[in-house]
Amino acid sequence: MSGPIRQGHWHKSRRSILRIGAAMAGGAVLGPAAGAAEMENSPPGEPDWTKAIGAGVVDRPYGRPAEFEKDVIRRNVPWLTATPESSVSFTPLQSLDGIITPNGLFFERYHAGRADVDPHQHRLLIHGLVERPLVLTMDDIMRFPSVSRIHFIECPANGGMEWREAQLNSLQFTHGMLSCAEWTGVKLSTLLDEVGLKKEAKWVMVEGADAARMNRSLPLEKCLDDCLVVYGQNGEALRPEQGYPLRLLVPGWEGNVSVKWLRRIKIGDEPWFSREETSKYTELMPDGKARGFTWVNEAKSVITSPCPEKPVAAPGLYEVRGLAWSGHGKVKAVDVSFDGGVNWHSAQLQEPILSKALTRFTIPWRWDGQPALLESRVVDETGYVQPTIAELRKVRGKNPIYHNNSIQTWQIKPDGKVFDVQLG
Ligand SMILES: Nc1nc2c(c(=O)[nH]1)N[C@H]1C(S)=C(S)[C@@H](COP(=O)(O)O)O[C@H]1N2
Ligand SMILES: [Mo]
Repeated sequence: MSGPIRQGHWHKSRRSILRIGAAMAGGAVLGPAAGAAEMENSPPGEPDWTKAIGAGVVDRPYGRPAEFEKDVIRRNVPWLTATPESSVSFTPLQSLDGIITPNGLFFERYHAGRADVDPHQHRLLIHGLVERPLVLTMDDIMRFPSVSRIHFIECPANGGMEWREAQLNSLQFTHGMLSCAEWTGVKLSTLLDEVGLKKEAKWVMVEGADAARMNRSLPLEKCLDDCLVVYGQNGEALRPEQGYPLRLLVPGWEGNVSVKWLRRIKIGDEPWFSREETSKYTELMPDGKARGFTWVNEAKSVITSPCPEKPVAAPGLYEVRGLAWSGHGKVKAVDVSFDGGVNWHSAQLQEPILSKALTRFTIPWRWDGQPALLESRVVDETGYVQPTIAELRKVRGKNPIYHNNSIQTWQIKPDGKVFDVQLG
């Protein structure tokens, strides 16, 4: 929406409010406009919603999106998993602006359903190779020095259904296991300071309070670097879906290590491999060997507009928009191609450009109505360049599930429809 149009609306509704005020003072009854056709709600007509006073404050004590936004929701792929309790829902990236995912649209991934935890009964146990084991209440945790940081979470299975071929004609389903929020909580290093690490300490096991008792082993180095134990999500308490009242946030690393409903942190001198204290995700390589400890989400980007859900209408000027991110740090540059990677043009990065957070990019594009192949390619601050799917397959084969960070190609057809395709 351009500035001048918004300006016009503002002036118009202000005038209307004044008029209604005068009518009220004169004792006029305000009924629904007789036979108000849709056209009458557009200029030069007077919109219906200017003709009656609206709902007052706390009509909705907790606000919600406009009725017209009812299709902006999380969705799942029913055939993907056997049950909804061990499944995933996807963020509607095609409908979002900016870098922050609204809390009600944050993607969900459960191994044994959502745990609905009573914060008053919830405790965090920190034990193992420590001087002073601790059991902390939520009140205790909230008294520690706090930080707020913006970070994405991406499930390493994001894009996993596209390893063999392009099969999901949807941005929501190809990339929606990705969300980004401002998290508030305590640095894990602060809590580990409090318990006092023994000198043999090298590994940290984190465990959730869900029926899966999901747990992961993490190297102590990462825990002391930038891990957070968070209770805040975009200014309010974590949502139950995101691990209320407490979760671990491991910036830039595959989503599964950000254990939700965090109840236990155990310090050890090696990773845990037993049944109860499993360690990591692995995947099979073409040579039959397993690849493990692949924690970092390598740099990735995607064009969010246009996309299969948001086709182009008619030839003319568009702003191509997208998101880029890297588990290693900041986004350095994003290039966009309109011809399937033959020519590249540098996109504009939008502030803020934060480490291990989503970064917006935009670039103008004049569509001439001809077929086009839109792609984006990110370079992160380490110099790493996002690969094509063909390059990734050369190294990893066609069988993996995890860590598909390849360049996404959107094919634009002459009618403006957009399709998920793979080149070469
Ligand atoms: N306790 C617990 N933590 C968990 C999970 C889980 O099933 N149980 N799923 C993990 C996986 S696989 C991912 S990708 C992220 C997803 O976080 P989100 O549901 O907040 O999007 O949570 C992780 N933390
Ligand atoms: Mo995940």
